[in-house]
Amino acid sequence: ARTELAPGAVHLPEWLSPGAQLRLVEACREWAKPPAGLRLVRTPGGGAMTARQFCLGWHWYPYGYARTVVDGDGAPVKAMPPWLAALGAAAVEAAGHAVEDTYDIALVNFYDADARMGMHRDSDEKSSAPVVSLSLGDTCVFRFGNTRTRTKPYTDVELHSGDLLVFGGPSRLAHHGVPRVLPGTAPPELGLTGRLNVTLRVSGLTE
Ligand code: MD5
Ligand code: FE
Repeated sequence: ARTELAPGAVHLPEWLSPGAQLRLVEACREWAKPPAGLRLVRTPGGGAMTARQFCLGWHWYPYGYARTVVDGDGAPVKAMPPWLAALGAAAVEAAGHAVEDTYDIALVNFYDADARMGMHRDSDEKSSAPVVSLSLGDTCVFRFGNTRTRTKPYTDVELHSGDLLVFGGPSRLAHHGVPRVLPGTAPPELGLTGRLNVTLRVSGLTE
């Protein structure tokens, strides 16, 4: 079932097969190890994000991209594997958007039962290519908002393990967040306590 939350925002439930979910979770377990592994992200205001994060290809920090973990262990960011770039292109195509550029960033967020993500926009990329979001593990409530404000109107949707969301066109710069995770809802065969979200992006950067 394909649902368009708003123009350009396409939800494809259970797009990843159980086997593909397991392979992606197992790859994340390896990437999450140091160096340049899962880390706490501190925001300039003195706070910290509650989701833990790592990146491939380009390292995101508040607020830009670098080739090393400039706000952490300083290590070079791990490479974006070609198979993951290809998964990004396949996801965009499945959502009915045109694929124009190579997906060169994976930004992975790990949410435990208490983690959330406040309403924000993703505007640090220099490309307007759609963002791909793949959910693994626990179900969450995803809040899809509007372009102008961090508040209403918004739509809450549950994202389950294996779901794909693609944000393109007029939805690329919409506000969004994750108000809660539903603990204990992950498919048992993933062996995952919590939620992983893999977002695939086009940096629009050269060096
Ligand atoms: C998550 N992560 O579930 C989300 C998935 C982040 C983040 O928000 O910045 O790490 S990406 C959701 C997204 C990306 C770009 C546009 C829109 C949503 N949108 O227009 O709603 O951990
Ligand atoms: Fe975001």
